[in-house]
Amino acid sequence: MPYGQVVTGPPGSGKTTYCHGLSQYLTLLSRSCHLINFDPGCDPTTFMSETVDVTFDIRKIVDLNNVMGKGWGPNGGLQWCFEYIAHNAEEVMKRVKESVIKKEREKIERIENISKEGKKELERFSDEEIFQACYLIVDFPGQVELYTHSESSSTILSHLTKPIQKGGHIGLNVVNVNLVDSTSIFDAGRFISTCLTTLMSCIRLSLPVVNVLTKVDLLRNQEAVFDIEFFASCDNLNPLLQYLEHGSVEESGEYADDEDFQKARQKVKDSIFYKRHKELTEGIVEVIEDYGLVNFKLLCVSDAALMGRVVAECDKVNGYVYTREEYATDDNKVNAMFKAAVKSDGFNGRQKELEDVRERYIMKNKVVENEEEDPNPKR
Ligand SMILES: Nc1nc2c(ncn2[C@@H]2O[C@H](COP(=O)(O)OP(=O)(O)OP(=O)(O)O)[C@@H](O)[C@H]2O)c(=O)[nH]1
Ligand SMILES: [Mg+2]
Repeated sequence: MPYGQVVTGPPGSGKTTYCHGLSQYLTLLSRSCHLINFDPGCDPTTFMSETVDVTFDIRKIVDLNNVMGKGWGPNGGLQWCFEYIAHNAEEVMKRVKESVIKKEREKIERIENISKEGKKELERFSDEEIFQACYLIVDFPGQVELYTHSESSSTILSHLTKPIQKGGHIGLNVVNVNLVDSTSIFDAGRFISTCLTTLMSCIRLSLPVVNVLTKVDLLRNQEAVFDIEFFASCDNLNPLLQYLEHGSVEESGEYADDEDFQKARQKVKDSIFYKRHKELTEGIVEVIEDYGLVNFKLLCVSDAALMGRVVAECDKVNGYVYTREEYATDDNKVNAMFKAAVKSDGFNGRQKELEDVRERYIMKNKVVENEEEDPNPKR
């Protein structure tokens, strides 16, 4: 069975950038990667002024721009497109498979520095054998309603993962990589709601999942109320509640001595709405913690070490590590499994990941800021 990732997450969280970066990273590891665009509203072929090699583009079947011309807006149109794809899922899967095999055959055709016998040997592989060795990266759209309010994405995913023995065409061993913008940690309410939508999408899609906080390089622009470990682990979100409504931050900030401001704050806090809102948020936090499904890996797409950790985690979660040779070279497979597990989320691996992010993206900036503040640095 082929392996792959389905990349989801809110709009603008960095899905297409991640797919592109991941494909470059995995190509360096000699995996036969294929970008599959399942976003009917996104042109993936031109990305950041680069031409991207996309193996399958869903817009050849259904294009949001054409649907919008028929009286739908962007959101309703996307929902319509997804329902159309779900309805024709079998045909879509067949076409995905054909495109991947065609691209692989073209690659074999283009190989140079190989003897005629060698080439013939490669050409002798069946379509099915070629397809089994591929790694698919599937880019999904960002509209959260597609995952939380509609069955279409679950239907599409069930066709993508349906084993060939049971009549499926692709039988993908998949991990759902759910990306979330890390700048949400600067706002308590936004982070809690991010965790809630992450949880909802985990439950609705029912796939093995790796949640990722992206764009950690942007964390240097502001200071969060807690250390990055707090947000990455999501073990106990209760301390965030005090920062809802910006209450405590401003009370101790520049308005701390302003009597009128403090009176107004107290009035808000005594209101029934505030109390109920707080209770509701406490309830939401409890639900998130009870499920215990939400925690995050950290990623800046241009950081190869962080990308490697996300890949190692995904390999463990979608089962790549159990079967593929690059993990089972001289050691046996159990060792390979163990190596990947330790590398991705063992205690030391996790601590190293957090340290790297603090050092490279959070602390580094503080040092620069301090240097700017100090007109006579001692060094
Ligand atoms: N600083 C920084 N910017 C990033 C990173 N990853 C993505 N971006 C930027 O985030 C913006 C959105 O990225 P996309 O990849 O288009 O996001 P998306 O999730 O595919 O967006 P939609 O498809 O519209 O939902 C782009 O301007 C990217 O350059 C990152 O690791 N660091
Ligand atoms: Mg995109």
